[in-house]
Parts: sequence; structure tokens; C-alpha cells
Amino acid sequence: EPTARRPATGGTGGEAVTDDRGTQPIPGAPGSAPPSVEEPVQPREPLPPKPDQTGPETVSPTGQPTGADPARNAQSGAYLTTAQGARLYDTDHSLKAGPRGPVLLQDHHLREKITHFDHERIPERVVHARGAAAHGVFRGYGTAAKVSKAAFLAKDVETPVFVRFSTVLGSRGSADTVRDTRGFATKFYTEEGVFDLVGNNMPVFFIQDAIKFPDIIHAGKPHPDREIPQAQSAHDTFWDFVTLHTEATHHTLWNMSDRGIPRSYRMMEGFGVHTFRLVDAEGGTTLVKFHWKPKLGVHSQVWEEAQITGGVDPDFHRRDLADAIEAGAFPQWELGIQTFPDNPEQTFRGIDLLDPTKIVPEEIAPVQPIGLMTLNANPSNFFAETEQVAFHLGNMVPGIDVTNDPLLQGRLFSYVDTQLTRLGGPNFPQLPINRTHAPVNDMLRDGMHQTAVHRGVAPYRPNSLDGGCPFHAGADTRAFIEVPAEVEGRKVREAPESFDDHFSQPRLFWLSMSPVEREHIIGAYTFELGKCYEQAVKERGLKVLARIDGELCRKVAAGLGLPVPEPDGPLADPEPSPALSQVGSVWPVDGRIIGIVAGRDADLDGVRAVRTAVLEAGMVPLVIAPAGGVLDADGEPVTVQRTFATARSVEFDAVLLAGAPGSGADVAGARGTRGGGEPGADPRVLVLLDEAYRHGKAIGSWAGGEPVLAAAGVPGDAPGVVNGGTATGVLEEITRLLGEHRVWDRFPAAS
Ligand code: HDE
Repeated sequence: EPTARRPATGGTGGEAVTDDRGTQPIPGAPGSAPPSVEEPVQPREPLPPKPDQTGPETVSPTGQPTGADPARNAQSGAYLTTAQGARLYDTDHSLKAGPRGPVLLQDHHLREKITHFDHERIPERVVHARGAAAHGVFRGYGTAAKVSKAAFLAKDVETPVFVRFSTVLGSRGSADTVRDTRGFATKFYTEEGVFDLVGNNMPVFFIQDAIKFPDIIHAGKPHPDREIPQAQSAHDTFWDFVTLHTEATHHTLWNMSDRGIPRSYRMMEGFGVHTFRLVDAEGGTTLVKFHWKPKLGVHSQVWEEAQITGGVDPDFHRRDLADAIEAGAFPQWELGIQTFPDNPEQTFRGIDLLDPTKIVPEEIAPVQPIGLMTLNANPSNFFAETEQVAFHLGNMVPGIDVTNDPLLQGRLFSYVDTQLTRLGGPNFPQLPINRTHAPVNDMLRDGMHQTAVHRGVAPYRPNSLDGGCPFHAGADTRAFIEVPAEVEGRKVREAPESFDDHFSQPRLFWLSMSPVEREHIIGAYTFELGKCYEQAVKERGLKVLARIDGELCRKVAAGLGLPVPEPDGPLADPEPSPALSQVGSVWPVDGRIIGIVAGRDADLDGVRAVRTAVLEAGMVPLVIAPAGGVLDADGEPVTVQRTFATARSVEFDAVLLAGAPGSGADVAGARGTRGGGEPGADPRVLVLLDEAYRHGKAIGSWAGGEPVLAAAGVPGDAPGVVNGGTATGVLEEITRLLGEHRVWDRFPAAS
């Protein structure tokens, strides 16, 4: 049952002491197995994958073996061997002429070990290099049946999926929390072949024609001379391009909004961006835009928080996804479609559906849910799965087809082309993670890294020698048949006139934002343009902003210390789309992280009670104390998951103070106390509270924690600060606040 869920920590009510994520019993702690600190001496089989990990399915939903048996080439047997299976007796010493002598060329094991290591890396993706992924399942609601004959969309059909989230600009080792677009690519292993929905967390793109993709990416990537800055757009070349090339304005505005710094991959929308064409059982067609709607809502970090996270936990999003799945808090998204008549103009209410810089507001074309995706298993091996997965827009199934969007058309070429280099030849569809679960009989043969042992003598058509096999399918046998759309026209390098409108939808987006979201956007432009060195680029940036909104332009100009330019064209007057705002709704709190600051003198009964209540609410309690280990070793122990040295505010959605935490003065690394008077507090606790306050996070205290809040500059009566009463009473109020994600009334606090 994919929707079944245990508390995000998997905690068992406190009897076993848990590890630093609150998920696994700590070896040696009460209630768990004794630790093993010695290297085992007896041979044993490799450990099986953990329960939360899975490899690609080996059997398709229809019972067909997929050929993707992950175990076939994985390690087996208890003894170390060469790649050819010969057992080895020593892997720590090269073969030498005497213990002090030179190493012999004859040492095959040495050469094999080093050679394979030398070739372990493959080229990273040219874009979207940094990512994290998970396995899951998609269940169709059947509601799409009237517009698409795709089998996986039928009611209650369950299809395995693999989803990779990514940033765009950074290298493989870059930080997760940079300001950037996020990739949201889904591979559906359907019984009719693989369908890839290769989307982003923003519904528009920088360019309207794929031929410009190298331009925008060259501009966004680090400067070619010094290769800086990494994984960000706050530099001259990016702003040079997007201010000259104003069709990028809409996507740039999304990037400067809170959407550019998501709180979690689990809390992002996904968009197919282009308009696609669905085909029903009678051959009727409908234009659609795909949307993924997260069950947890759409939430973001604030900018300063994102920056700090980049330093203290560059793997923040990767860790968050894996931890949530490991704990059984499976993230879910509904797949939805906006539908439009497939008219000859390919427009809807005046919006050009072939222009990927335009959205269609949900208020005029509601998103209709057609299925539910649940991510319920972590990959077993990052390289084999997350790194080797290859998505391609052209992987489609009967019932889904393309349109003439020129961005989409170019992408149809690019993905396989780049994968030929990245994955070293044409046989990457055979890699377990890419392998379709449908039967394959493709007449493609040989090539680098061929792993199939094909049978028969006639990989050509027509043939008689293999009995005429493989045969053509037809419409009645579920062939993929392109929509026979009419095409005519002169060969020209031109775009339709409607593509010239670059500003009406950025203004629509701006007008749809709440005041706090606008403040964040102003802060983002001021930061990014402020990081540019070229005066001309900053000035041109302001001219673009003048076409979006006067207030936006004025405030950013003030931050840059530059004059406010006049708009060089009229401002549009679009109807706002409230659905674009992230503020104002209440969402489930599943998987939210609650930091509980406690010292030796804290109210530990309160901490125990809060911990249990947090678990029951499906959230994750992390106890923060001056030193690791347990508090109250003599009584019912309270495990410490973070210390003052390892805790930073960015990890927590809310912070609780169980009385005065003390300084930890006798602990290595202690910083003394600050704040004056009684009780002084460790400066790291004060920083924690100060950041949580300025980042709009709910803060609670009881049992005398209030003076510590005051020492941190947190006013006891500020919005979202809960003081006094019982521990669980405080938590109740905190939980309510968390439903709104942040204490919005506290902004602008830190922009
Ligand atoms: Fe991509 N894109 N893209 N892109 N894209 C790639 O393919 C490309 C675009 C997206 O997790 C590459 O295998 C062109 C829009 C995602 O593995 C490459 C154009 C959208 C991923 C490529 C675009 C995307 C990629 C690099 C302009 C959202 C990561 C590695 C026409 C709808 C997939 C690879 C993963 C990756 C080309 C624009 C989404 C180079 C030419 C628009 C999520 O082929």
C-alpha cells in the first residue's frame, strides 16, 4: 500500500535510543544489538540492500522479465576476486622483487585494480549534473481516459517510476541549495514502453527556440576564464545575456522568486513546460500542459538560509529526500493536466501554447488530476541508477505526442545525443535503470558496451530466415503512431509574432505575489545584480525591471544605488493568478524537523513528552545538547542527535527551548556564554535562535527558556514565538504555525 506511512522517524515510542537522524537504533544503546567494532574474520555473503533501497524492477507489471536484473553483475560470493573471478589472497601489497624491491609489471591484480579505478568517472551531465533520485510508483486515476489512450493512465494501473531531481547550473559536487531552476525528470516504466516526463520546477523557460540553449547555458555557467562562480546566476555573463535577450525575463523572474530556492525536493511543483498533444482511443487530440502537485505543498527556504545551508550542508536536498524515504515518509505528487482544444492556431484565450515562456493561469484552465505518484524507495547505488539514468523527451507511449514548440523539437534531438557521449556509446538503454519493462525486439545490434546476446540471424526487415520476426504492430496492437498533423510553410528562420511579447506574463507573475514574496524577489534582484561588476549590465537589468513593475524597479535601483529608468514601453494589465503564490494556505506537517535545545538542567520530562508528540504527528524530533550521548543517563535516557557544535538553524523547521540549555562549558569546543546575567547561553545557541527568528521559523520555549530567547534578541511577544505553559501545549501551537510553513508576519526579517 504505497500511501501507508509510519512516523517520519520510524521511532518506536522511545524505548530504543535512536541515531542522529532519529531513524535507526544506535548500536550499543539500550534496546539495540551490541556494537561490532572489530573487522569480521569469517567470510560472509555481501549484505542485502536496506529495506528502503531498491534496484530497477526485474519483472514488468505484466510479468515480463525486463532484463534489468541488478543482481546479475553485482558482487557475489564471500571472497575477494579479480574481475574474472579468480580468488585473491592479498590486496594490500603489490607484487615486488623482495619486500624492498621494485614492483613487477607482471602484477595483474595491481594493474586491474588501478586501471579500473582510473576509469571510474564518466563525464557529468552538461547541465543538471547535480541530482538525487528515488524509485516509486504511479497510479492512474483513469480520469485521463477521455483524452489519452495511454495504458498507464487507466484507472488503478500501477507503473514503476524513477524520478531524478537536479539543479541546472552547478557541477556534480556543487551545493544543493543554490538559487537555480530544479529539474524534475520522471521515467515511467509502462507496459507500452518507457515514457519520460522531463520537466522542471518552473513552468516556463529562458528561450523560445532550442538553438539558443548553448547561449543561455554558456552565459549561466561559470566564467570560462577563471571558472567562477559555481552553481549560480549571480554574475555578469548571466545577466548580460538575460537583459539583452528579454524573452528570458519570465523565467528569470521565477528564478528570483522563492521558487529558485526550494525547501525540499518533496515540496516542489513540477511542470512539463511545453504543450503536449494527447491522443484518445478514437484518434481525437487534445493539447495539454503537465503539472506535478506536491501533497506537502510548495515551500522554499529564505535566501540567507539557503546560503548558510550551502556551507553547512551542501547535500541538504539529497539528504532530505533519502532520509524521508528511509523513514517511511513517502513523498507524493498528483499528476495533473490543463487541457486545451487542439485548434489550428494552437492558442488558448490569446496565449500562444507553442511559446514556452508563457503559462496558462490555472484560474482559466484548471489543473485536472489524473494520477498519483509515491516515491517509496531509495536507489541502492548512486552511480548505477542516479548517475546512469538517461531521460529523453522522445521516449513516448501511444496516447502522448509532441507539438511544434520549437524548444521541444530541439530537445527531441539533444538528449540521446548527449547521452551517447556521457554513457559511452549507443547501448545505454540496456543499463538496468534505463531498461524498459516492455519486451524489446529492436534490430539494433552490436556497438560499444553491448551486453545482450542476441539470437537469430536476421536483424533486418523483411526477412524470412528468422520467420519474418520482428513484425510491425498496428493501431490495434498498440503501435506508437504519430498524429498525422498537417505541415506546410516556407523554410524560414523566424518566430511567430506572438513570441515577441516578453513582459505581460512577468507582470502577471509579479502581480500574483504576496507582499512578502515581492520583498524576496526585490532582495534577489538586488543581490544578483549587485554581484555584477559591469555597470552597463546592472543598468540594463533595471530597464528590464521597469517593464515588469515600477515598485520592483525602484526598490532594486535603490539597493544598487542607481537611478530609476523609465519603462521603454507600456506596462501590461494582466489578471493576477493567485495560484502562483506560495503564501496563504495550510499544508501537512509530515516530515518537518523540530530542533529541541536541551541541556543537563532542562525539563527532560517535557523533552520526552514533546519527542513522543512530534513523532506521533509524523515529524522528526532532534535533540540538541552541549555534548553528544544521552541526557539523563540514570533515568529514561534522552538521546542527543545534535550538539552545539553540529547544529545549525537551517536544518530545523522550528526550534524549541526546554528551559535554559546551559553553556556546555566543560565540553570541548565550548564558546563560553554570552547574553549577560542569568542564564548566559552558548553563543552557538544564540545564533541558532537568532537565525530561526529572522528566517521566520516558529520558536517555542517553556520551563524558563524565555531569558535565553531575550539574550538572542528574540522578542517574547513576536509573531510565531510561543512561551510558557506545558511542553506539549507549546508544541501544539508550533505545529499549527508549521502548517503555514513560515511565520509570514515576521518578514521582512532577513532578505
Ligand atoms: Fe534539458 N537537457 N534541455 N531541459 N533537461 C538535459 O540531457 C536541453 C530543457 C531537463 O535528471 C541534457 O541527459 C536542450 C527544458 C532536465 O538526467 C541535455 C534544451 C526542460 C534534465 C538537455 C533543454 C529541461 C535535462 C543534459 C533547450 C524542462 C536532467 C544531460 C531546448 C521542461 C535530466 C541529459 C536528468 C537535461 C538539453 C531545455 C529539463 C543537454 C537542448 C525546457 C530535468 O540533453
